[in-house]
Amino acid sequence: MRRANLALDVLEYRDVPATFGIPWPNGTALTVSFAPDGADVDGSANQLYALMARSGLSQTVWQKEILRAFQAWASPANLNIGLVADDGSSLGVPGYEQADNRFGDIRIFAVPLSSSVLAITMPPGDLAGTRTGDIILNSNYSFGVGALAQRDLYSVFLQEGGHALGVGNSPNTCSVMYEFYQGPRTGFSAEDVGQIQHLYGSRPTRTWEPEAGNDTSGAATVLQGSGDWLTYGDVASASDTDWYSFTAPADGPATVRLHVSGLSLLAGRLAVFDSQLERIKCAAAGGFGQDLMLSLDTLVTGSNYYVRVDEVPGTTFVAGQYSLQIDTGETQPEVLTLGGQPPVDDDGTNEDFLSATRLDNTSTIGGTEYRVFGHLRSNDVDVYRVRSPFPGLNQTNVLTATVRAFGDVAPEITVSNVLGLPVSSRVIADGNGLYTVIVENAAADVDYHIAVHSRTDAVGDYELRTTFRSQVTSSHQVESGLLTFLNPTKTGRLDVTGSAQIYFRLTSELTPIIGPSLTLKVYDANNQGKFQLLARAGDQVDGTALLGPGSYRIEIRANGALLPNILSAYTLSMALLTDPVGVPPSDPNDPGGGDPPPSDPPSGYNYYNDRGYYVWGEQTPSG
Ligand SMILES: [Ca+2]
Ligand SMILES: [Ca+2]
Ligand SMILES: [Ca+2]
Ligand SMILES: [Ca+2]
Repeated sequence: MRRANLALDVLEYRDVPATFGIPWPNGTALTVSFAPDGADVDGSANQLYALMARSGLSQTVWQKEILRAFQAWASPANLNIGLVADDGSSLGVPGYEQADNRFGDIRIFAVPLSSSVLAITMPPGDLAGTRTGDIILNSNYSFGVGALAQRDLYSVFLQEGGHALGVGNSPNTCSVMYEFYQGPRTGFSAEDVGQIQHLYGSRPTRTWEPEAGNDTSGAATVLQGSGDWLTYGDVASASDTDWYSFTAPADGPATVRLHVSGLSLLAGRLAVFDSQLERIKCAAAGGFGQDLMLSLDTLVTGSNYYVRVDEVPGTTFVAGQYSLQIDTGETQPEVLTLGGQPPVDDDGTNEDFLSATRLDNTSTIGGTEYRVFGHLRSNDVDVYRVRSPFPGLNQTNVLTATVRAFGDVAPEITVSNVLGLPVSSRVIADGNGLYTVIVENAAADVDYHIAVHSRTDAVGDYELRTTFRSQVTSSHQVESGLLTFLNPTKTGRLDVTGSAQIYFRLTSELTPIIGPSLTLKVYDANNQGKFQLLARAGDQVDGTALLGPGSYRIEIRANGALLPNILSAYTLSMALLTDPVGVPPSDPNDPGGGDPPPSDPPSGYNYYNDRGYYVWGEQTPSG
């Protein structure tokens, strides 16, 4: 773990030195909040609102510009970022990383900082606790909006928002993560989209929809039963429309509510149609994250009605999750459905690890994800069994289990091993109906048990997701040294013996007062750049390149005109990776898991430094 060091820097941007590339444990339910003025920021009083007023920006404008940047990251990825209130607690007040009821996961502050710093952002995965994701603007600067602005708020928050989500700096000038402010930006490079999708996956096109989708009235998700309904949905893109249908249980008035606030920034549109698909009523949000409500005068018993949810045409806030509530005034309890499916009620059959319900891997992109929509009765515990994947060479499994409760269930999760004994885990979210635990170093190809229960013994429904992410644990230092004014570049040679995924980790030690940034570049025999990383002074950055057989030139360079007395210390580590192998869908009656990883063609590398000295060789195990 790297600690924060604030350094003078010739650059306008200044980040707290930190490790990038680690995602939030639960990206589908992130929140952001604007800290009120006066909130304590390590001894200074927050002045975000005053700063924006001084900059001549109305609250409506500056908040929209900032949230537009967050939405730009959320739209293409499996991410939702909702706006929530902020109670003004001090920055870094003790608590969990995520789902604190007092404020958003990503809090935004402004206080005076040194002139070399425009904003400081703490990425996830490094600094534990509530500071995670928080962004502090330098209130000594002013901010504006648009092409003429000296510091365009949207462009600033494309970069800071990227950091808050775990994306590092980029040496690519087309990237919004380019380390120097380049003036106002209008959108993303392909690299940026790739980065955020690498961390969180792309946004699923059919979250909480039937397998065949519900994009037309003919394919509407049928809300079963005859009570009041509550369902959750997600507008995945401008081409996604969600249709629902229900049968009126009685004559009389009804209300249809689209709830978005706090769940996402979607600018939604809601319409209700009769059985002949004549539109009865509609409403459209005037901005991001607004709730909508339609009052219907009379329903006719037994008649079929349709509800359509999509986004306001042309909006930037195009994608996001929502809940849809239909209240027909029936006294029956609300029926909760996800994708038209009611929750599974195990009826007291999965109360311990011996009787656990085995879940099948639901990932369609080669990963490992288990998902269940369940119901807790009074005094109920639901235990599920999941199989861990093989993590691949030089990697380990990180198990993340998140339960999201609907209603008043204050959920809790415990993770136990194949024998039902609790395993070491870390709670990282508890609040807003979310509870998340992480197990680092989860074993390969074994069963884990995930138990869900309610702390308040409330009856209700929940969705449990358990994912396995692979994390590089073993790498080999191949270079370390100092770059100076006279020798700003270090080169090495990398011989790849067979196609290989090679992991690079570049650390820029923050030894001098003024630290330049370092770039790592990998060139092939034709001098074509194949891979690059950028580390600001004090940063540790990493990434993986797929390289074919051949000889590559590795170049580590200290950027910018260095003063003669400035040194920059660095290390470069590498590891050969193989793909983790997901657990194939398994028969619940078959205790066996996946097969061992298939044997790849031999791949590996040798590294030689600039003195021609052989440093390291590594090959995939044969067989
Ligand atoms: Ca935070
Ligand atoms: Ca949808
Ligand atoms: Ca749909
Ligand atoms: Ca149970």
